[in-house]
Amino acid sequence: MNESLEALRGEVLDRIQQSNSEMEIEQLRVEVLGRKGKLTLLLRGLADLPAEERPQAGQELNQLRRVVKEHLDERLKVIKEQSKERALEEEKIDITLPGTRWERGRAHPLTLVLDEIIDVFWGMGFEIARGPDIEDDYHNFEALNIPKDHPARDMQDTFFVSNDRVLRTHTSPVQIRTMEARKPPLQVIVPGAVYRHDDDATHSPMFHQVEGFMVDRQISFADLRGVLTHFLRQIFSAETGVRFRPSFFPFTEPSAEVDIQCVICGGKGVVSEGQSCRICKGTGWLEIMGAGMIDPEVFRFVKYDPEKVSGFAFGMGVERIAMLKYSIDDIRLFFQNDLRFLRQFG
Ligand code: FA5
Repeated sequence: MNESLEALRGEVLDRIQQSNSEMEIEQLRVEVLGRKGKLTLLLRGLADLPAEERPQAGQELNQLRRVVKEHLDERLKVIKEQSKERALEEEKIDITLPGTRWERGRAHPLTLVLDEIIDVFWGMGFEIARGPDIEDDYHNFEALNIPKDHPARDMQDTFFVSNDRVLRTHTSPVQIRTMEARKPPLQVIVPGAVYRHDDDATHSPMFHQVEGFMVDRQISFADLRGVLTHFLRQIFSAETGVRFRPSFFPFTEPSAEVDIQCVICGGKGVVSEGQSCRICKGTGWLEIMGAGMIDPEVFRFVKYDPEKVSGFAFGMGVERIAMLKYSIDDIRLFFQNDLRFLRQFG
């Protein structure tokens, strides 16, 4: 074999040995054995040699070609093997390591209280109805006997969506929607979000109410008292005192605010000698909801005959009840989503 061939052999085999990736091997293969590869060109050049030198040179070139090919294949095999080993090493899983625990979710305190409220009314035979959060003026006010420009509209600071549409300020419009669609007897509760331009420690711009109403022949205030007293004693305790104070709502007559005995001081108004209760401000009572007998005007709006049917209605704030149940003194805690707060429930 002539010297230049020997040198080429040495150089190529060295470079094969030093290759460390499949790409390098492929590049070398092209550079030496490809269509324009060094060895290929030499093989083509055989034709220019004198006839007597050709067989010998041809043999040597072909042998070198075989050797280079064998070395390339061999090195490629080793590289592939090594990269497989490396991958296995990197992906090694230690099955004895402790796993990552899934954190279990839990219900929001408002959901817990809402579920409890629904459960008690469900037990008394009430069904559940829902209505739209964006309500028209007619259902939110007008048909509830709150005419345009009437001062009673100031009782609820309203978010207007357009001239005629509002974010509902209470769940009472669903009374109207239900009565428009159906005939008595009705025994319905309406849980849902409501919105008012209010924002402090006890008032939130979005909060939840549960409306309830019952309409049939000869429904009386005594029925209202019975239902609400049973409900409040289930939610708080069997001994909880309940009282009804005269009040005013345009859609009920007579109307009442319902109070329960303070859950903190037990109705005494003082927590320790000489120290008055902060929660009920020393009165021993806490206002919990509005209620009353459905006004005959409201029945006329939904085409019921007030001579034939009567009914009661009530509406309570869910946050208010949750705050009293869990002794929470700031309504904003419900909506800040601080996990330290939320983890205490459920
Ligand atoms: C009403 O909304 C009447 N629709 C309730 C009603 C229904 C009366 C049926 C008669 C018959 P009021 O504005 O008082 O009433 O609200 C009811 C309850 O919602 C309040 O007792 C209070 O617990 C809660 N509430 C009112 N405003 C807020 C607020 N901004 N944030 C949290 N709770 C509130």
